[in-house]
Amino acid sequence: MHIDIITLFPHMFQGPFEEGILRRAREKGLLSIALHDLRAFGVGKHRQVDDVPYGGAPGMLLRPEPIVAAVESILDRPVFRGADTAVEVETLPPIILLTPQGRPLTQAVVKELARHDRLVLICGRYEGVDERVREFLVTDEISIGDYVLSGGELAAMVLVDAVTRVLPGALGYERGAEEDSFASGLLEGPQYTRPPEFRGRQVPDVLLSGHHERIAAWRRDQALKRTRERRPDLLEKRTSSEDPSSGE
Ligand code: 9D3
Repeated sequence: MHIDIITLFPHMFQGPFEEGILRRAREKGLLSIALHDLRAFGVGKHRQVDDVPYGGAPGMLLRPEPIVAAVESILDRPVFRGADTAVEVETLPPIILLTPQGRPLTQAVVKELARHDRLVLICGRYEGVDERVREFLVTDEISIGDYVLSGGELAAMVLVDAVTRVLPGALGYERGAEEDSFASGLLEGPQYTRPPEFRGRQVPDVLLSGHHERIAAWRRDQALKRTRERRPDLLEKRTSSEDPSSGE
């Protein structure tokens, strides 16, 4: 998987991509990330990337030319999807705008994105981007949730982290991404490690019993209880195919 990221703040990405699973995925050659400074594609002597909205509105918008120039430079081809331009859209990687107006990022979306061998991420800033960027360039728009961020950069990092986890071989241990909490549709129940007693609180006996079937049943029970209490919406979303225990 190769991911190109277009941003006004490439330095923001340095920490998160250099630790843990992301660093190991890059070292193993499963993931490569190229950061592209939008400023380098800015207009004129001042490399301008933004301007005031037509019609009058507060704040600034990203101009279309630098973003289109950045994507065309990255892909080394024209990508302008004008009404009469015959660009084979099918051969393009997803060109994803991170924006509050995008479709919500879920584990299903993460898996879908992970099937591609390349992604192009555009990080919005200011009040947004000129609409013609969507019209001509963007194939997908994604939001990471209903809260206001300062720009698309942190959202892009979240997306890259989640996509990397589901790349085959990215997790350095036995447990597959399939068993991750959201993949099963349930929240994780309580978990314990040493010591067996801490300040008077014991680890539940069943976990020390060595009885694997009882442990599995207990965990499933606890996961269902916790999900019912905290995220009943997740239970409602689960289909019978994902939930063999439902008996349907
Ligand atoms: C006043 C309207 N605002 C929309 C809520 C304008 C606005 C605020 C913040 C426009 C862009 C932004 C910057 N945010 C993102 O670029 C962003 C984002 C987010 O704020 N929340 C969740 N996901 C994302 S993805 C990109």
